[in-house]
Amino acid sequence: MHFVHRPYQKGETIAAVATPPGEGGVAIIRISGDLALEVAEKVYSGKIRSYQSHTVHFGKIMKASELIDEVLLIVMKNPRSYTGEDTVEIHCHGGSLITKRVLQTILEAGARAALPGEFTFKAYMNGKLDLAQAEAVQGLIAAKNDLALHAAESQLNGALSKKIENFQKELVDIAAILEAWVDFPEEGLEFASFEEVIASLDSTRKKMESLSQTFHEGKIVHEGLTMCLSGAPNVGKSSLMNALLGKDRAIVTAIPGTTRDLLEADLRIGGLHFRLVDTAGIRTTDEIVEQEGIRRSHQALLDADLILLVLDASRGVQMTDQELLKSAPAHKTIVIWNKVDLPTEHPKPANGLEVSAKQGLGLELLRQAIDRKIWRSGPPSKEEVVITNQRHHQALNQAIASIQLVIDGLKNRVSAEFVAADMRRALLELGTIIGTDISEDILSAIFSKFCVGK
Ligand SMILES: Nc1nc2c(ncn2[C@@H]2O[C@H](COP(=O)(O)OP(=O)(O)O)[C@@H](O)[C@H]2O)c(=O)[nH]1
Ligand SMILES: [Mg+2]
Repeated sequence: MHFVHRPYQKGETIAAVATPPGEGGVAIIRISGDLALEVAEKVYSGKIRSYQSHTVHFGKIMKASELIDEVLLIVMKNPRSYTGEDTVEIHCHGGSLITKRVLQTILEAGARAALPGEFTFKAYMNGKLDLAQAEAVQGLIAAKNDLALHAAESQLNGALSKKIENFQKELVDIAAILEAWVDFPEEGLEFASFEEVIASLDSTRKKMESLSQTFHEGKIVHEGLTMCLSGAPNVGKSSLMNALLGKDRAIVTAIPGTTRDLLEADLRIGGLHFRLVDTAGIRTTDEIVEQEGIRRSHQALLDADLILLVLDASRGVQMTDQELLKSAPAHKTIVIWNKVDLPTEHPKPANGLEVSAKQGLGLELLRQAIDRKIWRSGPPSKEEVVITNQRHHQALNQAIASIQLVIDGLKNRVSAEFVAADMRRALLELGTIIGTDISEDILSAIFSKFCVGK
């Protein structure tokens, strides 16, 4: 992959529009780099280089004698800026044409157009943020609920970085012992017994594992969950979808086999984001279109984070229902006993939640049941550090696996070089999370996901 921030020249002056495209009251153009003040001064009506840091000025952006816009200008001198470099922010009028013209004038005065995420990249390169914190900036921008916002804030404040650094500290001490053992194998592990080293590694590994397990919560918070409505035809799946959404999204009829394709909708429960999927009712049929729909229903069931398995109380549990009850994994299934408004003599299955999609009964209890089902141990507390990033999760798991290899190696008295190499690998993987050991490819991939101007 082409490295988006190559060739990186420290202090090179870049500029971009930092506000979203389109019309708005104000747009902000950001300039950062060694020449930020000079470049801005070339196009501005005042003596920017004489301004004190962190002051605001009113003036004009000029291109030769042509007035481009009247603006507010903020000066932030290094290192007291987001990037750690001299920075000028220009607040101009928010039309997309005028914003473009102001930016163009600045670029012609000597700044280079910034690449996606390049301001944050500079902040990272200048030691203002470590990599996990830089990625948190993206999480902050993308956060769609309070929990996601909180997780991103705490990551930006360095809560995750601190945890990773603590793991590194604990492991570095042991790594030193192992490296000494490589150099002097005949002396064995004399200053620390095998058992002590193993016990210490095991304790660090356990802490790393519990951090890794928070990814389940992290994923819920960050990406939301997929919830699938499943069951035999005509039990009321589509009716339940509509009831949960509070609008007539899916077609409901008394004819079995009405829903044939997967139908998706966004749903919010308790501040969390769900993708609700309605499916074709599962039964045996000769009709090819419906067969394909049913095949998709089975796949949706497998893919879903949560299954709402709907049964018809007026009809009781039938063969198809029984098969579904058996095949749906209990840990992610909520059994719904629908149509309780109708008279019934059939016994309710264990754990069946009484609902009437038609009359809107039992929906609040269903929402509560969903909330209980998704968290393994309740939603994360404010203090808990949660992994929300797939890349961090993978690196952490690699590090855990490497530590396990070290532990096994020590137990089996494998030769010192191998054990020490696994230990180095573990440290390296942890380093990739906060950016101490990171390849340019990975950096490139991370920052290219940012928007321009951030
Ligand atoms: N009485 C009653 N009828 C319902 C209820 N839910 C759905 N129905 C009816 O059952 C039939 C099938 O509903 P539908 O939502 O299309 O079922 P699906 O095939 O599982 O999607 C329709 O005639 C609905 O009006 C309910 O809670 N009570
Ligand atoms: Mg349906």
